[in-house]
Amino acid sequence: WSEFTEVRRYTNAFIIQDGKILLGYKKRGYGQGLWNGFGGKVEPGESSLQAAERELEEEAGIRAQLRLAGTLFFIDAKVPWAFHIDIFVAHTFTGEIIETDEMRPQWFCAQMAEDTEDPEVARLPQIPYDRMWADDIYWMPQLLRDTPFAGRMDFAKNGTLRKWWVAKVVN
Ligand code: 6OG
Repeated sequence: WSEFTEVRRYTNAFIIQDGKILLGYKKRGYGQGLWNGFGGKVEPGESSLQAAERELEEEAGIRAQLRLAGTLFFIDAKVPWAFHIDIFVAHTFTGEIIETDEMRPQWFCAQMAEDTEDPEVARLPQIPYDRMWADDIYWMPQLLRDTPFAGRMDFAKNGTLRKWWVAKVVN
């Protein structure tokens, strides 16, 4: 009964530093008009880590030693393949953040209630969940807390999130 005969691997990378998170406004392609991490398709022969580091440099101009934070598996009734997305994080980076053809980077406040308030960070805009993929709000808290996670999301043809779960990875 397999509805999906292909899995396509993608990456998504976030820099989280001193209570801030770096997101990019996607200017074109899949997810245009939404804020997201930096990433894209894994190329043949690449590991997802290699792909994530390459995409981060291509889309934001920076280099970072990324670490796997979580894994998501999506299906979207509009397309006949499933998405496997590895989510990466780094707390430091080198180079200068630049806007590219694909992404306009911006820092957002990622300070959690229990953190001490840094006034400069508190002035940054809040994470714009209403202008992000509908699933992000369910796993972003784990990412911000550095809790490894895995999740599964089903999007309906009209783009709504039909069914999902996100769980903590315990080993
Ligand atoms: P390009 O094909 O434009 O890369 N992506 C998603 N990210 C989130 N948070 N939720 C989704 O829910 C996503 N579907 C795709 C993966 C596409 C980029 O978009 C991400 C890639 O980083 C459905 O190169």
